[in-house]
Amino acid sequence: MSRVVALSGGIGGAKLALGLAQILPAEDLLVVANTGDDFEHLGLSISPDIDTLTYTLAGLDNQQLGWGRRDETWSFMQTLEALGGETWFRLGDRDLALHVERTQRLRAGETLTAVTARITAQLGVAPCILPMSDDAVRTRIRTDAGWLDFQHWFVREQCRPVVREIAFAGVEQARPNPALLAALRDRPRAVVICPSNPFISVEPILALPGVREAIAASGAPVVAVSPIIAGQAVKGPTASMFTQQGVAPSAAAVAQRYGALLTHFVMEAGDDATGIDARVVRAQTMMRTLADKVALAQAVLAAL
Ligand code: FO1
Repeated sequence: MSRVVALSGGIGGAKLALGLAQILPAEDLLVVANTGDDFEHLGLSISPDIDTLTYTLAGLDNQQLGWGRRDETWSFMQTLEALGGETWFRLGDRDLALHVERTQRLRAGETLTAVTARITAQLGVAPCILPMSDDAVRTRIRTDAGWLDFQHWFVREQCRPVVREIAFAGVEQARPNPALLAALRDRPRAVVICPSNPFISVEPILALPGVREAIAASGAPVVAVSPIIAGQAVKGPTASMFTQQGVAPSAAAVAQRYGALLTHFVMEAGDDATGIDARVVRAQTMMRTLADKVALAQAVLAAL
């Protein structure tokens, strides 16, 4: 059976990726991670979406926070605070080790793909988690106070400044991960767009030169799962980002945002499908338990 290529951001995407990982042989699943959220902080290379996917698929995710590791301790942060250091972006003691390890290896010249493969293998993650590119792409947000780096807007400013414009700095020069292009050439069974924020989690991947064309040329069905249920995002700023653009947040608005890219769209039973130009599939898209994640993954694949 050919592969499922899943495009994912952090929290919501990782939940569906876990569901897919439960029902597909590891070699049949390629999870492509957004790296637009990546940044350098305290001298470390941080890749939040890769890390959320890694911890989730390794069963090490912190379910209370939605990011970082479970069973976390915070001595490093407390000590940094006592020293007057920067503490708006919290790195737990266990999580810190991953960032140190990644930073060391990147500095030694390894690619983000190689570093991610090594770390995921060490943590027992079977499916491949692939950075969308080994080149730096950095999401930036224009607010009324000017441009902000993504994590400054998202974490430090708590998504409060109104979003006027989004840019993916470096994307024109970045090469899509060759393994992503190879997987798309290799007649995938499906491209799954996980229930992640379209603007800041999925569109950085789609903005890489040639990726939209390669998805279209793959001939595979392209199925997106709505991150919006009853007009609200399960977590994060997806709904408010639609509102700020003058678009009422809804599952249909997500489908319209992806437009002709989609062949199928998975959305909650009660939501309005008017204006969706793809085959609509109804499923429970709220994923609270592992069983919910598996059931949604099954519904996504059954839809095809
Ligand atoms: N999100 C927060 O809201 N606050 C944090 O302090 C924070 C720290 C953090 C550390 C490592 C990591 O991999 C992720 C972290 N996140 C934190 C999550 C994260 O940056 C965002 O949820 C994503 O970038 C949006 O997808």
